[in-house]
Amino acid sequence: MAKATKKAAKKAPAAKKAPAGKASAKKAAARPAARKRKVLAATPAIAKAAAKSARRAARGARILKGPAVAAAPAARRPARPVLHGLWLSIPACKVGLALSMMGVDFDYRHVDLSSGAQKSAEFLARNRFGQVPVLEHEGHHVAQSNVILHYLADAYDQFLGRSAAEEIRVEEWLQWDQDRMSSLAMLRSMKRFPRYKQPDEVVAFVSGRAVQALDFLDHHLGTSKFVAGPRPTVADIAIFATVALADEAEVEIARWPNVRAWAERFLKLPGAMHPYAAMPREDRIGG
Ligand SMILES: N[C@@H](CCC(=O)N[C@@H](CS)C(=O)NCC(=O)O)C(=O)O
Repeated sequence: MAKATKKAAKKAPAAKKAPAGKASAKKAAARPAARKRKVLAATPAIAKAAAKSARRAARGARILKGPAVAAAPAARRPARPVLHGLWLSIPACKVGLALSMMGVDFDYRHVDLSSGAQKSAEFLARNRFGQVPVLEHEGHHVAQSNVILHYLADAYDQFLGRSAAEEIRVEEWLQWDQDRMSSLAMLRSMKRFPRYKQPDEVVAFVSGRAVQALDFLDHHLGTSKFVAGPRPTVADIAIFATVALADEAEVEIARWPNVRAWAERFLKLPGAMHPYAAMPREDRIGG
């Protein structure tokens, strides 16, 4: 990870001391465009979780504190992170979901992409890429969702695996997610948002890549409980955020039984919820 990450991880007092092996590692369609939008509801469990999470969010339910943060004396707790995002953005949802599952309270700044707020000088000073999400924490501005996930896993010592080998697997899958699952995310944008509409050949190409990614994931999950091994990690969080929104790409996840079973397992984890429910809809400071 970047120097900044290591520094923050060192500073994060809630973090347990890394085991010896781990410290060194730190250096270290889709039914082709399924014909109709009625194929939705990726799985009944996801649909149910979405409804439950939406009810919780509507009640303004607070996110539970995870054991690592709750156990630390208040004065030694790491500063409260600020997530700049948009609830409709899968990359931003990944971060909201990770914070929820880590039990970390966070401030939230809504970024209005439709007005171009992400290209304002103020935003670009935080994130040169001019995109959501960006996370502010202890003087760092961290961009790129999967880098943020790795940063948070380091800082809060959760969801990163228990050995150097596991951490390497996690990083591999985070990279794979950006490389391959992004096709499913892209397909979802093309289907959900009129401004991303594309010619049929483009949709077919992206859809084919999304199917290949899901085939690969399904095969892998036939022999692995979670994405990077026996325990859930940030790699599961990253991939789940896209899989849970497959219905918006008109992709029926039930076609991949191992992916479906994994998504259902994932939803039973503490703090797991539908990605939309993990995201505030408007600014939330100190709440
Ligand atoms: N690789 C980036 C992608 C982020 C991204 O594509 N964000 C979109 C929203 S989903 C965005 O901010 N788009 C606005 C723009 O590019 O102007 C990540 O994983 O964080």
